[in-house]
Amino acid sequence: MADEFDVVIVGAGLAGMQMLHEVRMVGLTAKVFEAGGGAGGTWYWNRYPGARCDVESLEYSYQFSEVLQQEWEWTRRYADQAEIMRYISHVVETFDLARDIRFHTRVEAMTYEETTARWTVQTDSAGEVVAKFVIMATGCLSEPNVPYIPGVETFAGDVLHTGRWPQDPVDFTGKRVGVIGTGSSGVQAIPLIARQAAELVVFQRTPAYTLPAVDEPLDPELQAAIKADYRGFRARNNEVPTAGLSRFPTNPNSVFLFSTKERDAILEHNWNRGGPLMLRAFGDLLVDSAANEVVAEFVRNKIRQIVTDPEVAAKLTPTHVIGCKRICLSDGYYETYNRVNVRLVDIKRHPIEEITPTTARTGEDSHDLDMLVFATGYDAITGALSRIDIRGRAGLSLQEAWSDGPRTYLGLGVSGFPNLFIMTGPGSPSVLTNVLVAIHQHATWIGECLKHMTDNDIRTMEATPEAEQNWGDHVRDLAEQTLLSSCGSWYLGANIPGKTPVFMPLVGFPDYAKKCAEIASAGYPGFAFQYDPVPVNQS
Ligand code: N01
Repeated sequence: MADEFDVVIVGAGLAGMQMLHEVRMVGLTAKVFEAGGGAGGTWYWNRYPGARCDVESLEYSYQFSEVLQQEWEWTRRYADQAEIMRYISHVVETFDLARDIRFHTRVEAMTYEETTARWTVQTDSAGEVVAKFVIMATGCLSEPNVPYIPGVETFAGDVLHTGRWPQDPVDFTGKRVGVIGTGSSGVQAIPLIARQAAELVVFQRTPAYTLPAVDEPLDPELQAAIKADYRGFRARNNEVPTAGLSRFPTNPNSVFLFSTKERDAILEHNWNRGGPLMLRAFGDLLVDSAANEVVAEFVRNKIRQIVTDPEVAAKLTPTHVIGCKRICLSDGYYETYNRVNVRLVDIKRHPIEEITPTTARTGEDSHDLDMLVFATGYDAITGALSRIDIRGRAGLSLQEAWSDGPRTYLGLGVSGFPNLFIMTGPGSPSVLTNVLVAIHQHATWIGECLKHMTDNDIRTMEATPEAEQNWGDHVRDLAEQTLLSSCGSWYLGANIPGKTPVFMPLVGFPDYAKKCAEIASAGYPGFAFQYDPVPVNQS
């Protein structure tokens, strides 16, 4: 007989960890399956040099325990991977989470049984278990995108992916290293690899807008001031569309209300303060392409000023709308291209055609390499979900249900898949927010929903097709009011060949959180319930 739990949680990243805590608070039993050898999800795997969060530490942290948020002391404005892993270990120990997590275990399939209203969850190494509820905490950036390049399997040196970095540090000393990809992971790793390697060849398909992070030791006075009213600080952040940085409000005015000199002063100020604040410089920069162009051109001029070789600067200069792909943060990224041991190769003009045991060959040139690093990102938001064979009512697979793009109600539920919840899924603000806030909102909402179902003998809960359709329209309408879907980004799945392009995250955290709360207090309209049969002797 398979073991039975009230809840199975898939994934022990930051979402799965808090979800386990919330399930315990409701008094239900839970089992968490995690493919990695420890908790932490994306932070467990992303050990590449330079891996650092792009959300400020005091915000990229849990808020479900006042004791926890008071006792933990962050050391940097932006925590690096090692500091975040120390925090994760502290949380796992403090809340005794590991006893309900099975590591090194990948969920391969799950099937909904109509007669019992239970999910059977199959794993690769722990057999199968049965649960009333399944919660997918599989992460938005967890399924690496590893493009196939002919001959890559013949390469003699190490081939690494930033999102599956080895547990032990990698030594680049004396090596000729190739890095493919210049998104957030690439721009963080490149400056550090360049300092160690004998030679670094960067293979760039699309140049990114990379802004200075301005990472620095965290000001103890700022930390103390925030801790004096952490609850108020979190509440103010929740009122911001991206659920964070309420200390730096967006300038509500149009760029065109300012003279050129005034605009430059505002942009210079935001550049020097670091972080994603550039996108808060003017109220219209993410909705008006002319306004956007002013900000984009400011950053392009910075690149031309920093990079000494004008040809290299031109290659590094992006042309797309700033902000439609996620902004990258890195200290010293553009300066890296002034080093004599660094070479930039434009693989949009001349793609890599072949990899041999010792080279990467484009149509133009051949590059001798000892190591190859893929910084090519992820099959984002839906990638980890679509790799599990999830079968709902009548054997319908989630992959089939989503063949024209993901469809959810509130990002939390899917019609045809009863008692299955998705955390930070498509149709929810997820990656457009400080994801720790999105996780908190989902974990507490799902926790309350589980309590409601348990207290009211509700057997199943399932999004209705109408609610799902309306929600999908709403997500699309909000995205179309911005410039966010105007370039081929992973928000749309455009980086994955064959993936149906649909803008997946929902724009605007505060309205979303209010809507979810209203739906819960109104008895969950948009979800259909079935009740447990009343035992015969009580009827
Ligand atoms: O991935 P990406 P990432 N051939 O998709 C290129 C978060 N994150 O891992 O733009 C050649 O952004 C691709 O080129 P193009 C953050 O949300 C956060 O860097 O598709 N090149 C691009 O240059 C981030 O947005 C942090 O043309 C190919 C790069 O590879 C998200 O994770 C740190 C290619 C991929 O960039 C993903 O970031 C790291 C191919 N076939 C990550 N396929 C922080 O907190 C892709 N590329 C700071």
